Amino acid sequence: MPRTTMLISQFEQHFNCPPEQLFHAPGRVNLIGEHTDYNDGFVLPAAINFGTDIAAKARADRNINVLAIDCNSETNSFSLDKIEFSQQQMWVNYIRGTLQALMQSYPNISGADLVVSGNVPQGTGLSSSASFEIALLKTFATLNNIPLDGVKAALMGQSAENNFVGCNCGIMDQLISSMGKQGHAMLLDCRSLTFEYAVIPKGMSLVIVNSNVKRGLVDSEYNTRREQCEAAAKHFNKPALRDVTLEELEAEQANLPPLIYKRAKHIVTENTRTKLALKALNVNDMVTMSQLMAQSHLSMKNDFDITTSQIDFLVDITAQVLGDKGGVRMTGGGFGGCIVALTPDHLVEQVRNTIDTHYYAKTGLQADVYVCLASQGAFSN
Ligand code: GAF
Repeated sequence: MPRTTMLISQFEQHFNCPPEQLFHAPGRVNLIGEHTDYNDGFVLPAAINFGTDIAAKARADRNINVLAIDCNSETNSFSLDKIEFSQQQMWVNYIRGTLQALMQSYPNISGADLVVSGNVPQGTGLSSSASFEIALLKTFATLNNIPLDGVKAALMGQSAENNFVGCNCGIMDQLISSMGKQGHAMLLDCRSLTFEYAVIPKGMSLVIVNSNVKRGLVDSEYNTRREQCEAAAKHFNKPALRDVTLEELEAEQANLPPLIYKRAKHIVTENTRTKLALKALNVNDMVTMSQLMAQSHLSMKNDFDITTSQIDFLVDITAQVLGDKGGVRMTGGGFGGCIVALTPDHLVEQVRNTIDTHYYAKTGLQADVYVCLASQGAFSN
């Protein structure tokens, strides 16, 4: 059964009436530019054809009633006039935090009945939570006739994470989920929040491989990386690492704690690679793209310390298949999760076979391979 049909039928069963409208926001994969967003730097993500769907109907009062199909069909109800953190149901906090952020600008929104379903694999670095936040914002903006542009929605989603959920994430995931373009990646300047699209070259597939490494301590490690980057920027008396050049960094190496130097080196070099990757993508230069993605992975492994042995192995075996015809690296926040391989269509099956043959034998884990399409950002239908 198509997901939208399933959503409508679940809504009818649960609320005894049809939904008013359906909404969708995608997850994302990041081609290059990792952990650069909260350093005011550059990222190059694409929205993907996995996301969060919501069936909704506005209410005349201020109550929110939700059925979350993919959270064991759990339900939750609360009033917009009393938004509190839930210790019992973590998924509820994404709704509460997002609506609290929206109500800072639009306090008088009406309540709604909602059925939610998502197919972004959770906790794998493909932004299931950002897609949830952006789908909610699309829903409530539409139901309340609020002219919310995609950048403002992204900032509200990020505020929900930073100020309610407790993750100090940057802006990348929410912005690509709201503003993605079919068939394109997006070069986003995370300081000015301006962006340009780059076409994914014809004949190239976005292959995402989920390592199924259970991610532990992600939030604390993530927040630590952010603090280390901020300490480095402070050392240079600059607002963010975006403002530090490689020459300045090298000249100060002896005066920086070694760990802070390594963290800063990843960010400074990753910003340069990301801008070069945009150029390479624009002229379909896969040789350069392949080199940049390989360097990015090594930098995440050696300087930022966010990869795992299983992820490194997946990248190595995939790189052997691709040669310089495509690029591969870990994608997302790290400590497990997924790799992304920009893969010529004719090599997709070979990548899949290589992973099937070697990954389980080496790690005892089964990998999942998703061949994705670069997709449109949030929409209603
Ligand atoms: C996570 C965060 F949510 C993003 O803001 C970004 O920092 C990413 O990790 C790493 O590039 O997805």
